[in-house]
Amino acid sequence: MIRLYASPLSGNAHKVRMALSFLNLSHEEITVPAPERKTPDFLAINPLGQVPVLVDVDVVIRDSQAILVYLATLHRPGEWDGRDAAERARIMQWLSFAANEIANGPAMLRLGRLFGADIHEPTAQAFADKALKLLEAHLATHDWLEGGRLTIADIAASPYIGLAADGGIELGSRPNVTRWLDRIAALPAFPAMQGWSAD
Ligand SMILES: N[C@@H](CCC(=O)N[C@@H](CS)C(=O)NCC(=O)O)C(=O)O
Repeated sequence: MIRLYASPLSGNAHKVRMALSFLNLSHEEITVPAPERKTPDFLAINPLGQVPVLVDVDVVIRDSQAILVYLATLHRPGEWDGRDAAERARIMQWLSFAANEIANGPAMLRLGRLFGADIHEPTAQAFADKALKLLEAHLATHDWLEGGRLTIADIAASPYIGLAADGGIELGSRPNVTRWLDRIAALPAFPAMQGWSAD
């Protein structure tokens, strides 16, 4: 049985929750509240003290992007992670974008507003503006981020954009981004999340 160590309000955990749900993979979700992430027991699973972590029998993977690569390789090879070298690399571009521009932009603003973290708001806002501008332009000519179908690029990039309002970001001026979020939220087995603006 797959175990997912997560937290209900973690957008990173939601990426994995989405993938597991789309794949219809039976699993157990274990909530790890923030203080428990720094206990010796949890640090033995993830020395970074973060969720999400996926445990699949003897395979332990931390980091939402890495977990998506693992699940795609096992369950949707080619379809979710790229059919050739160029497509695979472009999907990786989006995973890096999720881990950098989105994490330092919309996710950081949310961390400040929702969880009271001490963030440098102008820097986070600049990351968010850059990320949303790029997404809005790309999605003007694409229904999905790569390959004309759902891939792990969409799964990695969408949660913190769907949760952007929690960080004070208005998506009203980003119609292409909004339609993309609606498309994802309309997929069968899409798991709802508190704060996702398309719900
Ligand atoms: N790069 C990691 C980041 C994971 C992360 O930041 N997790 C947060 C919850 S969304 C966490 O557990 N933070 C606790 C900490 O960093 O101390 C991923 O993509 O999974």
